Amino acid sequence: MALPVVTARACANIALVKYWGKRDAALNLSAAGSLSLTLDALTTETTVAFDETLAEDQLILDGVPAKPDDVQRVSEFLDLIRAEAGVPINARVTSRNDFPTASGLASSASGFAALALAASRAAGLTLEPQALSILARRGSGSAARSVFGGFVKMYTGSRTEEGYAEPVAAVAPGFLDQLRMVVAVVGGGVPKTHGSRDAMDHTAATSPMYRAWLELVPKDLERAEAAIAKGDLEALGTLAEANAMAMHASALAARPAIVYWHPATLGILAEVRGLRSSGQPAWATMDAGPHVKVLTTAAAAELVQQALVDNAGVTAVSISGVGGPAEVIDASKVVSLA
Ligand code: 2P0
Repeated sequence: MALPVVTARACANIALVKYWGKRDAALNLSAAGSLSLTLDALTTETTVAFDETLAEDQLILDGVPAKPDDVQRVSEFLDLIRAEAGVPINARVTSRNDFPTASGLASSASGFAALALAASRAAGLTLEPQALSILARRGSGSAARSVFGGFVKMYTGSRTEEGYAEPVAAVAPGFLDQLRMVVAVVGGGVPKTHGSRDAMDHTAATSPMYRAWLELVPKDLERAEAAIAKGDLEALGTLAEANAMAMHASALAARPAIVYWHPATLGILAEVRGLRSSGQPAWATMDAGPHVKVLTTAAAAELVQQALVDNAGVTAVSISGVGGPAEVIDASKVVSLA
């Protein structure tokens, strides 16, 4: 038997309607839907080689051996692929992010999307996009969305085959080309204080605002899709900022509270409101970390970047366009198995 060594690349995505809470932890089904924009400037490249000589799975993350917890999470994910492909062999996984890992910059989204694609192909499977999205979800919910480019919506579902993402079908012509996301890194990209997995479980278990959050999401998804179909950036941006605030409100109300924001986060939010009052298109969203991502236009992106760079506590500001789907970038090498 011969199996290919496969390298895949996936882009991170930023949710405009957030995923925050699970319906089923074992299958990693989300409690509600979500909707995201895939970004071209935040990418992960992952190479997978199944190799009979390995006594255990190996994971090299950004050039160094990964922590045991991360290796275990990847190993459990590879077990799903090994079972489906009938390949009971350990793998060497080498993954590199072009942005800070585990700091609330969506590294698990691009990471597990790239891993799902590279590992499934390396094991000899060619999955359809929907099946690949379902597989990626088992690694990380947001990774199901990073299988696709552009605007992507994720379904909740009570069965595993219902929990997948797909591109938003109705997008106003030219809308995606006009969009940019300005990403302001706060606090140097140090690891976040609460992993999103534990934090969303804790919110679901203790926050009096969690029920309201779950009631809000389907309405926000409808509003977001209507705005995308019309190409109405103001409506989409307004909705995205409000949805992020609601997600953080549910986490802030957990007991004890989950607070992701730094002083600089609030400074940037004020800056973004100031940009809007001076007529600029700029709307903020924040995930499980202190960083702020600002939805804007290609025409305004550099002005927004400049306004954010000048804030104390901001360590880097980059501009992303809209990213495409996860793709295999190399499958030329082959390992021969006995
Ligand atoms: C999102 N986040 O929709 C939300 C907003 C963070 C805040 O998806 O437990 O790492 O691996 O399924 O995908 C981060 O959660 O969680 C996330 P798991 P994931 O982008």
